[in-house]
Amino acid sequence: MIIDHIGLAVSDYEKSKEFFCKALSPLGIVLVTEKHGWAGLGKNGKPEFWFGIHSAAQRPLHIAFLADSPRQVDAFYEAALAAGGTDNGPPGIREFYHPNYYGAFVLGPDGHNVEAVCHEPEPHEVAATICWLASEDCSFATGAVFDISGGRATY
Ligand SMILES: N[C@@H](CCC(=O)N[C@@H](CS)C(=O)NCC(=O)O)C(=O)O
Repeated sequence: MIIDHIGLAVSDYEKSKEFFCKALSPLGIVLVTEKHGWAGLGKNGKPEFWFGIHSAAQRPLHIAFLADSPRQVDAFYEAALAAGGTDNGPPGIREFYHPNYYGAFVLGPDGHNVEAVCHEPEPHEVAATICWLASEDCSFATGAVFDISGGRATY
C-alpha cells in the first residue's frame, strides 16, 4: 500500500458509518476507532480509511478497496447495495484497466464512488493426474504431472 491513510468529508456521520461498516465488512474491513467526530476503519487494528463531518464543499471522491478474490468483490457489491448504495457498475472484469481487473462500483452517501477490486486472476481448480514411469530395476525413474483442468498438460 502506498497510502498510509485517507480521510473524506461526509454530511451525515451516522449514515456513512452504517453504510461503510456494512459495505466493507465482506472485505474484512471493520470500524477500528472513533475520535473527535471521525471514524477510522481498517484491518488488524490499523485505521487507514477515515471519514467525518466537514462543512467545506467537496466533490465526490473515488476510493478503491483491495479484495482478496473476485468472490469478495461480489460480496462487497451485494452488501453495499443492501446498505443503501447506488449501483455504479456491477462486478466484472474491466479489461480496459488490465485483463484481470475485477471490480465493482457503488455510490455511497454523498455520492462518493466506492469500489472493491481484485487484481488476481480467477482461481481455478487444479485437477491433476500424476504419472510415474520406472525401469524394471528402478535404476531410472521419471514423473509427470498433468494439469487436466483446462485441457492443458503441464510438464
Ligand atoms: N461505471 C463504471 C465505473 C468506473 C469507475 O468509476 N472507474 C474509476 C477508476 S477505477 C473512476 O474514477 N473513473 C473516472 C470517472 O468515473 O470519472 C464501471 O462500471 O466500470
